[in-house]
Formats: sequence, C-alpha cells, structure tokens
Amino acid sequence: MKPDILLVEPMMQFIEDQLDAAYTVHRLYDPAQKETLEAALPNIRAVATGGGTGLSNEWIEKLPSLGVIAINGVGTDKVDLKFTRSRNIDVTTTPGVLTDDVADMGIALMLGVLRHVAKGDAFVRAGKWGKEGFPLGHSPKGKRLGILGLGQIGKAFGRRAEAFGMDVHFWNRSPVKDTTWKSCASPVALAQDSDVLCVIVAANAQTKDIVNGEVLKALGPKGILINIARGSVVDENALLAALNDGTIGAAGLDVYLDEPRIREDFFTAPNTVLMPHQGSATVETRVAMGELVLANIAAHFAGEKPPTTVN
Ligand code: 8YV
Repeated sequence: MKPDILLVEPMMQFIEDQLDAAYTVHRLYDPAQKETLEAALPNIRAVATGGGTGLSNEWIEKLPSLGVIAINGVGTDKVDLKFTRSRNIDVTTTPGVLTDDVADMGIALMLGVLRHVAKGDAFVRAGKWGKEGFPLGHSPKGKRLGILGLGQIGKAFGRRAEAFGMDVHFWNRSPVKDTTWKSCASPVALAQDSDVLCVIVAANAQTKDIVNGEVLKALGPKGILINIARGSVVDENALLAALNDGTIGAAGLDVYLDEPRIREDFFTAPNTVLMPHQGSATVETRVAMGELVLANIAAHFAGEKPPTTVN
C-alpha cells in the first residue's frame, strides 16, 4: 500500500509522475476527488503545496497524521510555522534553487516597464505601427535602484542591475555585512533615493504593507515600483491610487494580495506591467524545486529529518 499524501496545487508533470509512483496522491484542487480525499484525511502524512498557497490551520486540523508540509517555494507566509511546530509537523522549503529566476523576473519587469515591452507588443498586433507614434522608453543605465529586502534574491537582483549600470542601494531590517552597497535608514529614505524600487522582502507581520502611501510618495512621479515578493508587502489601495493619480510613474508586478483573483483595478492601472506570479516558473527551476519537495517527503517517510526543514 502506497502512503497517502495531499497535493494542494498542481506541480509540473515530471514531478507529479514521481509523486504518483511513490504515493497515493489526493489532489485538493480536483473536485472529482472530493469524496476519496474526505475518506483519506486521517491517513495523510505529507502535504505538498505552493509558497503562495500554503496550508491553512483549518486544513492542518483535519489531518491528524500529518508530519510534513513540503512547500514548493521559499515563502513561508501561508503556513503557520509555530502552530505546525507545536503539532510536530516539519515545514520545508526549496531554498537557493529559485534565486536567479526570481531575480530575472524582476529584471524582466523592470525592463518591460522602462522599454514599454507589453505596450509595444499590443501596438504591433493592433496594426498601429507606421500609423501612430510610440513613446520613447527610458534607460536603466545611471538610474538609482533601491532594493527593499536584501536577501539572496535581492542580492541577485542587485548584481544584475549593476551590470545594467545602475547605482544600487538597499534597506534591510537587520544589518547586512557582506555587501558594499549603501544601506538606507528606512523604506521611505530608500524610496527617496530610488528611481526604481524593487521589493523582495519576506512577507510576515512586520513587513505587511511596508510599501505604503508614504513610501510611494517618496518614490515620486517618475519612480517605478517592482514587486517580486508578495502582494501583502504592498498596500494595494495606496498603490492603485498612486498609479492612477501619478504619485508614482509605473509598476511591474508579479504578485498580488489575492491571487489569482486580483483586483480588476489593476487591469486599467496606467503604466503597469502585470505577470501572473511566474518568478520561479521556469522548467529548469521547477524541476530543481520539485526534486527538493520529493526529497523532503521521501525523508519524512524514511523516518529522517527532511533536509530543508525551516520550522
Ligand atoms: C512559486 C513562490 O510561485 O517561492 C515562493 O514562495 O511563491 C514561488 O516560487 C510558488 O511557490 C508555486 O506555487
């Protein structure tokens, strides 16, 4: 008999095939499996889920045999780490392997905004080329980049930005020793000193709405906000107002508060490039992430500590 596990959101086929080979996989997102899942709840010992999706305490309470939650990502904001520890449930993530791709997405959004990539695509497809003018873009070279949250991904973004000739500085909650980039005293001071503000801070109670109206005002009417962190770290009311009234110039967003049901106000926000949370979504990285998920679940069933436990 294969052990029962719960898959909260789809993973790439290559990884799901390996899960199916080793376990009886109950898919939470498949309405056709509702009844079999209900019957299997007491036996489920492992959960695989996404960083942006996590697992609520309500669901954890339904799984008395649960021993490991393997997050296919690095964000732990959607799993209660204290509660899981109190229940002796290991929570694991996929550190390291997605750093470069998420940083690349930040760069893609930044260049997309600066060079009007999405607008240009729509312009050509609409047959407007040669009939209407197209706005000049802006060069990243010589611009000031502020990184809000200088972890691994923030550093990878900064290294890329330097290669584009940008002047990098940052704000981080705790001091960062291994960098020569200038540290700013507060998120507002960082925004004041930035043409492009890239948010890549971990989401938690302390960083909720850290990019608020005051920070956006400090970023200013030519400023560009890039968010590759989590929707919760930006006050979305303040952001939408700032885009619409010209308090900031533009935004490139990969993440939102309520994904995938994002506020429709984003669809009409001016100078905004939107991506559907694709930071780590490359074949190469999703293979590497999926393999870590497989290794963590396998370790649990082998009676070992899962290698990338975080709680
Ligand atoms: C993934 C993420 O998109 O790492 C994270 O925390 O949000 C992303 O890598 C997600 O985990 C897949 O659902």
